[in-house]
Amino acid sequence: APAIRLEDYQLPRYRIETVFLDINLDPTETRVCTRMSLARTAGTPDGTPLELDGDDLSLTSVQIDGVPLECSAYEASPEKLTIKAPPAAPFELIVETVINPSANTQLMGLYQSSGTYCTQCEAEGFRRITYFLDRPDILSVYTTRLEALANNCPVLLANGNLAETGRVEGTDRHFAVWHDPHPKPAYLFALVAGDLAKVPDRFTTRSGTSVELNIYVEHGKEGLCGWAMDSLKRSMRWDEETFGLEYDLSVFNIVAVSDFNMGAMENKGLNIFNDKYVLADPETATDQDYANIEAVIAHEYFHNWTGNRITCRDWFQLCLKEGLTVFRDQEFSSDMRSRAVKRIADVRLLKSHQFPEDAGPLAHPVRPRTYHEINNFYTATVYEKGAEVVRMLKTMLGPEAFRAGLDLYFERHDGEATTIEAFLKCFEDSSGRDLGQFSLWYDQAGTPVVAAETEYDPARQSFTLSLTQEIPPVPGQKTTRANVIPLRFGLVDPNGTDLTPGSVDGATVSGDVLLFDQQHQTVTFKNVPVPPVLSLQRAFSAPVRLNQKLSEDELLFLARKDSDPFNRWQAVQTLAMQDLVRLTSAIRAHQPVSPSEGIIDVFRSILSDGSLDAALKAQALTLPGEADIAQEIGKDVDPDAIRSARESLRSLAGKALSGQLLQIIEASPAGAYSPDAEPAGQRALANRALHYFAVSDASGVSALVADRFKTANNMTDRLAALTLLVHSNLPRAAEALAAFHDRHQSNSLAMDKWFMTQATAPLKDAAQVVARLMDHPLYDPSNPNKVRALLQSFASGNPTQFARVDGSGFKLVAESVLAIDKRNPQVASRLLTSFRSWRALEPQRSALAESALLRISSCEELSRDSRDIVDRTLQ
Ligand code: DPP
Ligand code: ZN
Repeated sequence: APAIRLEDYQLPRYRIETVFLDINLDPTETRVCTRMSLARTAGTPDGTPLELDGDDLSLTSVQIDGVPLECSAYEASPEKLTIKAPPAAPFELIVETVINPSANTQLMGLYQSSGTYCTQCEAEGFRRITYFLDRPDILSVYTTRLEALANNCPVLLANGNLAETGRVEGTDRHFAVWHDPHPKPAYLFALVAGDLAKVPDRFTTRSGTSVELNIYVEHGKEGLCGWAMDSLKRSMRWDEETFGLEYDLSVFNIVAVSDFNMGAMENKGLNIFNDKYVLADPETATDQDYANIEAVIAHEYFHNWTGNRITCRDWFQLCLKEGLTVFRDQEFSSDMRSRAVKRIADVRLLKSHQFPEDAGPLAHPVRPRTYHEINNFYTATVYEKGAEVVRMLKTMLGPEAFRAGLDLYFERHDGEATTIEAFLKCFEDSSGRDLGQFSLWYDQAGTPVVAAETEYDPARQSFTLSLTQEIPPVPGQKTTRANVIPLRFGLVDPNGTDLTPGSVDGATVSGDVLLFDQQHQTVTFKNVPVPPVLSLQRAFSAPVRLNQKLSEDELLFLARKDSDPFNRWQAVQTLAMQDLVRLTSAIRAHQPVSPSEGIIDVFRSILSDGSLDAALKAQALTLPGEADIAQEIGKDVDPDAIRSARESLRSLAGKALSGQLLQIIEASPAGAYSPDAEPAGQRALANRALHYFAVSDASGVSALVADRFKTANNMTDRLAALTLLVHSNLPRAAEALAAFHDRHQSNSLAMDKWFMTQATAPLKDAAQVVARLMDHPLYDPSNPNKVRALLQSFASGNPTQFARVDGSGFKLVAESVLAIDKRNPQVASRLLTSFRSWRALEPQRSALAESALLRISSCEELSRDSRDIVDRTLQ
């Protein structure tokens, strides 16, 4: 199939003003009758055919203005319905299709999850329900009538407000009619029908409207919705207070289902969630799960304005809603928790997911210009880098001008499907700034590398900063231009105080933000009385890789003294990374090595620093991950050497700090569990301490971990201990796995953790264990969460075993991709992306990865999703 290109975008020839959907639900034969009012758009010539999208559809009948169409007047295939010569005047089109929800294993369109009917229409799932102009710039007012067996489906939900319900006389069926007054694109359509429990609540908006809030879940799970509901109400309040945005319907429904390709979906007034982002109690959910639920509930709710009220003109503009909405949910979580800790977590995610994507064969701009399959562009680049771009806009403009630009955006584009250009124009108009160069962030792929060198001149009392930026080569990107990079900075004097320089030459500086907007730039700070240490890219003010030549002493200094908590953390990471890279290459060269002691001193002083909160300490004590180290090394990667290096540093710290670590472990919070940031931070620190203590040579280590597992009163501590037992292959590992299994076997989400713990164990039989677990009675290859827990976590979270030199890891994943692809292309192609860094591996492993990829590529019946990924990965 030919690529779809941004430059080929054309305005629609027809618009659909209203849609009346009458959906008669049946597991194998659902009848969908769609009545649409259509009109030509201005400039559409006479006789322009109307081409409606379909996917796997079967047409029953088609009428225009009440008259059935002759066969010669249209053409229908499963993928398209063409009305050859529609009337010139506005007309009503009625299309009837029949679909089979129970056979829908792709989980796109209308399907069943544990017997509940539900839908997923983004990006192009609506065309699997009815023929339609399935593109986001077609905005219509929907009325949906659902009919189903009253006993099987007491709950009937669709978008908007409930208008009518009743029995279908003389039958055992009933119906509900929902009306959504807000024009919306088809990808925001949703319905749910089934036998579900309802957890009700209410929220009063700031202008006094009472909104009904409901969370629908499987019966028996009502008690697991409290945190999600609380998060929803806090999100609604926060959006009013922070951005002045209120909810706009009288009901907001959330439904949790267990089979879902994504995390959740922001359908207007009827969000559908992967139940993993709704259900929580201390027994089955970790602190991380609680934080994720809060963030995803907020994210989907915030889409109501950034995504639904203002949507995307075309799918190239996906970051318009996703980058902005991720930025909003990150800000929300920062306000709910510790801002510094949240920032560190977000940057970790960016560096571990987006940076490798941007450095490999799947690199693409935040706004791509071409795609074969849009489902493959729900990426870390569109989401996370997209959020960083919005954050930079705020950093450059300042909070007031940023808010003014957003206000203008909501005022100017409410009810529209729009573009990145229109978004940026609002900030230009409200601030008077030219954002032409800034817009390159949307169009250029690759992570810019910024080199920074400094020099202090004591005679002149000046401090000079030389900056260079460069974007490394990206497939298909020929030339690049300099970005505008906002760099937050501080000139730190020997006491740790930020100096205020007299004046600055060579760059625009406002407050603590320097704009670096040329290829090379030399910036001079005058009246600097003492030689400072430059703390650059504070709070990670731009998504770039910074190459700043700081000595070990300077890094140690920043790790202790920087007033920016993020850069304190960063200095520790940089120190650790330098050491890990050095250790890795020594191990590969079979040279005797030992880790440097500097980092241990930093750990020691962080642990005893009373000014740092526990969560921040836990972050500072977390070494860069194996994949991060691989990314830093960049080529000829040997995952085993990386792991050995990391383990040697870990064990040095464990041994050197065992006394302090034990104290922290013993101080871990007791009593009733609360998911709040503070106790969660203490648990994170205690479990981080345990992670090091487990490799110390203190006596009774293994018994202590086993005891922590046994006595844990919450999932966070239980899972941390289980992971240690299993990953370090401690004596009680098998027993603990069995105990966890027995305790949680009836809870599917908790069992996902059991599968994941084993899949990520860096032990030499991991691939066999994963293969064996695929036959476990609780493993279900049709459930995306199970595939992600077992296979995705093996492929992306177990680098030494995925990239085994005997090729068994790659082979297992390749075979699984092929098997899953037949059932669910989206899940398969996502799993396939775990090969994306294959070229960076050392020759033997990269050859094995290539043959696994070629094996996938040689399969003729590959889905478009997987074909696209495998072709790009191999190119
Ligand atoms: N459901 C996905 C999200 O919220 C896609 N819109 O990001
Ligand atoms: Zn989103």
